[in-house]
Amino acid sequence: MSAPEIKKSILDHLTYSIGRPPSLASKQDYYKALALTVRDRLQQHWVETVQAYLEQDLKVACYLSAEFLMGPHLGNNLLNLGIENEVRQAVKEMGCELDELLAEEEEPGLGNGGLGRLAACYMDSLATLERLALGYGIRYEFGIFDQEIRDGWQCEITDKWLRSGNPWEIAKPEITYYVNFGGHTEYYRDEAGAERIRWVPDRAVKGMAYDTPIQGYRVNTCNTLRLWSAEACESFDFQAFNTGDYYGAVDDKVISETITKVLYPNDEPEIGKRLRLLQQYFFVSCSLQDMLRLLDAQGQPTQRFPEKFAVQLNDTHPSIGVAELMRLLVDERRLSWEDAWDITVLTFGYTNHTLLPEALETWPLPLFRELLPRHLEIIYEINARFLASVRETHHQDDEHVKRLSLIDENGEKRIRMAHLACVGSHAINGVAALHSELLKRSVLKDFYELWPERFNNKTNGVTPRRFMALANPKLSELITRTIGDGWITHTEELRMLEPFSEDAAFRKEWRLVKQSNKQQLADYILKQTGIELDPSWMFDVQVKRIHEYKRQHLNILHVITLYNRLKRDPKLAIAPRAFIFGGKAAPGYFIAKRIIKLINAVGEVVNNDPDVNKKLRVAFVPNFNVQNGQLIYPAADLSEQISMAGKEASGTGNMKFTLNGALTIGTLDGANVEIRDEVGEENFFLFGLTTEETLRLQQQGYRPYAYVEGNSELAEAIRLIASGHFSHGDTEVFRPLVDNLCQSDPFLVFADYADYIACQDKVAGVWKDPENWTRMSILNTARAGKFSSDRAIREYCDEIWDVRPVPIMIKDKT
Ligand code: F55
Repeated sequence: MSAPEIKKSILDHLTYSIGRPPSLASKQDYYKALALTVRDRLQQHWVETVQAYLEQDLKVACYLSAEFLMGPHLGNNLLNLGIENEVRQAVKEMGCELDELLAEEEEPGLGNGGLGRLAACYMDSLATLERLALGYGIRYEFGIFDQEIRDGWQCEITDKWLRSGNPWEIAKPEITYYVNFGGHTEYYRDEAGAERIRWVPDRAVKGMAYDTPIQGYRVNTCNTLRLWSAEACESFDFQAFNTGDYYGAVDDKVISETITKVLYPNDEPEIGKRLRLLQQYFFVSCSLQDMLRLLDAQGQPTQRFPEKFAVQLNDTHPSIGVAELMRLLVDERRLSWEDAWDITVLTFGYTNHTLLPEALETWPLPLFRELLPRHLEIIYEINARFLASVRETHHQDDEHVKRLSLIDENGEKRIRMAHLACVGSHAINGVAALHSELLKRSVLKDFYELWPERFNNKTNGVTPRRFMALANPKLSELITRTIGDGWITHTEELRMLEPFSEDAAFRKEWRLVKQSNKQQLADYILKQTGIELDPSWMFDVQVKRIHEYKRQHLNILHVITLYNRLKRDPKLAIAPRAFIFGGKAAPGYFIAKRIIKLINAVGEVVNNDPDVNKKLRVAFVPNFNVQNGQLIYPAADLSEQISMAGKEASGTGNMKFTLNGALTIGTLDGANVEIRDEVGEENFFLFGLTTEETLRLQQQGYRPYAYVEGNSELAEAIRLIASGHFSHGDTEVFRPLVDNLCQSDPFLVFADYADYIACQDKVAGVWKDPENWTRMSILNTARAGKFSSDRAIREYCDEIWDVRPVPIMIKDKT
């Protein structure tokens, strides 16, 4: 597509889609006209991809996820279509700057963090690898809240991402499904006289599809992200309406539409929220009904379902799908239980994302019975057959059987969704090698012993398109100039950079790029926070959700330690560092919110103290999201991956930093282990207890205060926080944090403190030799190839889904 063609299309859209003369058009109007122009291009590929799917007998990967954290579409689509230069020129001729138009897009923040972003990276890789795929999820009207920092505290602002419309989605009012809730079940006799069960629900909502094209990188494959939006059912409305209950009818509409109103902003389940169960069932039911409709449309028998669809459960959030598919097959399609079960198990795969026992989803049984009475019966039946087979073939004792049961009978009865997912899936995977091993030894041990062949590992990955080519154009240009552009789709080619780490001229260029990225981030941070950072300093960055297990407070204890050293000796020669933090806390997570306040409080003192602020600064970047993440990863020198060993399933931010040439300071947790294996232990700053050591320490009886007594720098740091030094003399604000650490410290912050500080001192030593630092930085990028989501998706396709590449030909329409 040439610049003049693009220009014409933008002008046409201004006139025909938006209805504004160019002279009156705003930046937002131009953004939309450009977005629609780009969408037209995608749509050609989209139609061909759907066509290929309908004409050939192909299998499609269906990724079921309650979250898709897509980030802005425009830049990514320009990159994948390869039309950025032409577009830049076209809009320039119309008096616009492309960067200004890119800034007009509101990012669709339909996810909390790693899990949602992983789904987005996987959609990018599926399309790029030319694998047919459908992403199924929820079209939340309000995504993850916008975070503002006021007086150092997090404030949550409603994310009205749809307020100016969304040019990337296409509503499909003809693709709708009814989803029932509540009521009861009853026996009846079918035409053949057989006794069957029927669900008599007392409410229904309608789900409508909104499709977003997912364009692969420089290929014709364009897949679909299909998000469901809840609407009231006319039939139900009409009843009330006709009987004169107009307000009742509207009321029902309001209730129905609340189902997809808002994303739950927790990155751990909040126990037993009814609306969340409604959301899960709603989107899963729509998605499975959609698959069955697609099967019918192709004239395929129901039995072939698992040959046509591989359905992956992104954590347990969609795991009700196991019971729903059984219901659709047994109740609605009248398959035998045995046939339906074979289909179900062959269809599903389950990805686990957490080892924290408190983060495993369970639903109170009474809630389940009230909303999904038929599904509860189905789960009982699955459980009865499962436990009978366990007793029979494995001769397990009662304790064992209790532990395996889909129902937790300790205290208030609850449904264990991870157990349902395991029983209903032929493949079960963790998201990093260590995590997959620990799963087998801890939370899913009993299932592993039953079905070792179902367990496998799929180490996470991130897309190099968004997180390198798009986020770091300068480094990408340097790399491409040096080794060609094959690395964008074959990241293992980054290895060709290794010898250049010995080339002084190349190192200089590498440093200049990093410097320029740091300047850009410094400009952004100054604008957002008023805090000035010097790009010649080390940028030490921790961005991720705020969580005790991720230990942002360990990081801030290091800052306070350096502060104390400098206060004691203002002439102390320390390498100047900017500590950059970012991340959202769940609104109800009390301690996490205090950690944010502490970071900002320490920042205020440090940044305004002339004794220290020439060597130390602290900035909290408000509202960490995909968009500003793209500015942050490329500007980092040091990546903080300091979770307590055994707690972070994988991490994916760690991969984004490594790809962009940051060195990591980290524990042996999640994918850190594999990152260190790849980049070499001499290029990674390792500290902290291993998983085994943490377990041993906790078994022995961990006494955090002993570490304070044994370490004067730690004692001094804790004393300072408690004294109100960072809180204008207020000794109350941080008391809960200090007490929690001193009395229980569930994530072993104090136990790892001394080793962390020693390791940070080592980091500072290496930083003093820029040539060596740069050498290590280059080697980190060069050896990060494994962490591409292309590698991960290839493994899913080959080892779990059996989904093959399907090149899409564009037929000439002329
Ligand atoms: C969101 C909602 C609920 Cl109810 C539970 C969890 C989440 C969530 O966002 N989890 C999440 O992000 N988990 C992370 O998944 C990543 C991708 O696999 C991992 O890298 C990371 O370790 C894990 O914490």
